[in-house]
Amino acid sequence: MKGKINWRIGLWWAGLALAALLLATSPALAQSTITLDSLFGDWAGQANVTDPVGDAQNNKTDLTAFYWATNPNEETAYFMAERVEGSNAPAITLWLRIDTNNNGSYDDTGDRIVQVDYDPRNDDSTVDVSLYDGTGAFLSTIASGADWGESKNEGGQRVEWGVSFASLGIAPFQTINMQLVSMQGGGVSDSVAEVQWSPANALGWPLLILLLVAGVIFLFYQRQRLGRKK
Ligand SMILES: [Ca+2]
Ligand SMILES: [Ca+2]
Repeated sequence: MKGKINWRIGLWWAGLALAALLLATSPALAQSTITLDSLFGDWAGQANVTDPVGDAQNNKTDLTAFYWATNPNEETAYFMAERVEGSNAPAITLWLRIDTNNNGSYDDTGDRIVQVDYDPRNDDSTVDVSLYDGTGAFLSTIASGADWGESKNEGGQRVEWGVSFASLGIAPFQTINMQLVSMQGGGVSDSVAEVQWSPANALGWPLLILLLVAGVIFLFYQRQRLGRKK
């Protein structure tokens, strides 16, 4: 009886070690975890598209980059936008348009518009994030007065935000189309190239549990095989 318990514990440790090894060697985890904290080092190396300088109505609405990312074991889509002029620029309104069912239209009730109002102040920022469906109907307030952007002293160019998969009405690995635009006087001033993305919770718990179970089954059969040899 004692021996039986011991090998079971041994198998669990072996399975855990295997899972830890896979976690440690997973390239998805080589990158930083995204934190909404108005610091932008966590975005280094994340997927992004750049946009030319000088293609907008003015410098303050001229977008230069759009980033997107997920964190392991978290069903939230994270985004970051960067513009040309910051330090003396006033507030900017961004729209992240999302074609959630990937059918080429952004105007369906299942689609989403994430409105980001970014107002850099001297030493911090206020960021409001509101969620609308594709027809423009208001759904929910994601954030109100959050300090998720660079202050004027920090450059006033970059802002980060996140929206849960549940709010977007999507499941992990669902393919979506999205496009970031800056607004000016009720119209679009600058638009970044369209992006197709399948946001996943990286190496999430379901996969990790699957790997653990596979490891334990493998070791169990190895032991059975060795047992028969005796
Ligand atoms: Ca951050
Ligand atoms: Ca631009």
